[in-house]
Amino acid sequence: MKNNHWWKNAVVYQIYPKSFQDSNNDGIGDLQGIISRLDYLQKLGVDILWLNPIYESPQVDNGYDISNYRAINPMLGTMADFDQLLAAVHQRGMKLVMDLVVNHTSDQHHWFVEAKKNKDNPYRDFYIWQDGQGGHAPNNWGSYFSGPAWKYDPTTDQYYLHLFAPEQPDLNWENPRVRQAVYQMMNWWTDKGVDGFRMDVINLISKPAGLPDGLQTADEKYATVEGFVPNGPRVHEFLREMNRNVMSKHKMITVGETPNVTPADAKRYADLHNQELNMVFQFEHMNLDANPNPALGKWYDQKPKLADLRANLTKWQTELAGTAWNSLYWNNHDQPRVVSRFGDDSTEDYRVKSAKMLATMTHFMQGTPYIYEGEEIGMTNAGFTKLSDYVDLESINAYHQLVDDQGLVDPATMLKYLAMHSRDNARTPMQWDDSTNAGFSAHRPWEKVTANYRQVNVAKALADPDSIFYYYQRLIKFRHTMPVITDGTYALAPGNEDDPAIFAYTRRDKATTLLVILNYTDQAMERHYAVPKTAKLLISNYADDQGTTLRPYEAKVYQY
Ligand code: TEU
Ligand code: CA
Repeated sequence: MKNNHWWKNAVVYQIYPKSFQDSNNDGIGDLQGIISRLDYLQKLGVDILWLNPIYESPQVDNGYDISNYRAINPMLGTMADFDQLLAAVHQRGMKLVMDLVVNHTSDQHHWFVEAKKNKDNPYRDFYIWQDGQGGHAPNNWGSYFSGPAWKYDPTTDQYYLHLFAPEQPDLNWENPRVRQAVYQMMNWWTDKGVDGFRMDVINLISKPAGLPDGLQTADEKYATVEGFVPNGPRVHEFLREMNRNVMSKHKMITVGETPNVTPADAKRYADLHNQELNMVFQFEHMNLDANPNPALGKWYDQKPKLADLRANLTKWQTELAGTAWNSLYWNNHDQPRVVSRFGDDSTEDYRVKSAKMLATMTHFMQGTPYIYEGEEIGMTNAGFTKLSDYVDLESINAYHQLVDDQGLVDPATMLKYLAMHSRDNARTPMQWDDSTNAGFSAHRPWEKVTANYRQVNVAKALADPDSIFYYYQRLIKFRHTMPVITDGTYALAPGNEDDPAIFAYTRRDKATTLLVILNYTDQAMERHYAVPKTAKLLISNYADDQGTTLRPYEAKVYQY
């Protein structure tokens, strides 16, 4: 059991390869760029690197549209570069996790190219085809990226399902040949030495029987599939089969990306008996600032309330304890930057303080922390102001649908929403130093650099002993050396239940108690939390301790 759970006190660092480091000055990050920055990651102290998709892909959705699962995208490097990267990661005692995108392929994948040819093609049944209904799509499902989830194919007079872009047709997991092809491909990578997979929307693979219409509000052009397509009837059967065919044969780590899961679902996916996945990415804390109108989805401009955040994180900490394993994350390549969203980037002092406060919140919880590139230096949202600044299809489609097509939102408001929630916020180039293009590339990058890179960059962080970087380094070391962080029990500090400003919790094992106290606001607060005289201040984001006075964004952790 122990050895199976080697990842329990590990910290994962997520790399978005296109935006991390460009080695050949074409404006696109690449594998050699990652290799050149491994010393930096080792200095941070992370154990596992997760790479967003680096496979051959037409890049309609930045690599989440894969045209060949066993080839590296030439834009990022070669298979030799990959082998070199894997060896260099292992040499440093780190592990490498790949993104696995098997809910759908690219429409350029040879399976789909074949499938489209005619109804009798041996690959036809690799995808989900349906007849139309009186000239309309087979049902009312909408795509995650706006518009319908079905595309009409004139050659065969049928529609195919795409929960994401039309260039991302959904695979038919009911077909055992699809499943075997996926498992073989996974084993091919693990045989190469890859240490695990982050599985893209893995709880969408089993579709509801009969593909029935979904509920639709008056404002919605299509039914939002998120409410009823995830966690389909055969998903656990498929994951157990995958586990028997792949996971059980290797020492590896798996994390499922699973929109719309509750703790009860997560307990099935990430049960500690290892029958399916090691953990899942749940989204409940990412949805706390969603628009109350479902037609607007995530497009909104409110900061998440502490009361909601505490209730949510506490629910997950408590409900999974002892039975399943949490992942701990604040942001990724699909989400806004944590400091801009949950913290405060309005002044340099608050940026640094609130980034450390939020890091403290999750890094003392039970689970596996994921750090998204740039989070460790407090990178902010991109600050884009025009629609033409945006690259991501989700943002551009949403603007056209909600502003131009439906008129639900006015242009200025939508630009504000995009500035807060666009996925592009996470995808701006990594800020290495204050030179041209933030040291990412000598060429104009594929995505604009955030304007504050002279202030916020790695070189500055490394030169400042008080930087966010060194704070993360300490948090990672605590996880590696203090079993209470991995295994201790979690509880809200007494009296904290309804506090709108302060979050306080404890972690406890037989030997140690940790008391974590966090001020979520930019106001000073008076709160009394009793600690024994012998308690030591383990870490704080202020230079001194003022006892019951909690300054703006103050974070402190007592150990006793
Ligand atoms: O994202 C899946 C997913 O649930 C997204 O709809 C996510 O909620 C959205 O991007 C947030 O606005 C995964 C990948 O992480 C994403 O990058 C891909 O575009 C998507 O799957 C399709 O593969
Ligand atoms: Ca490059």
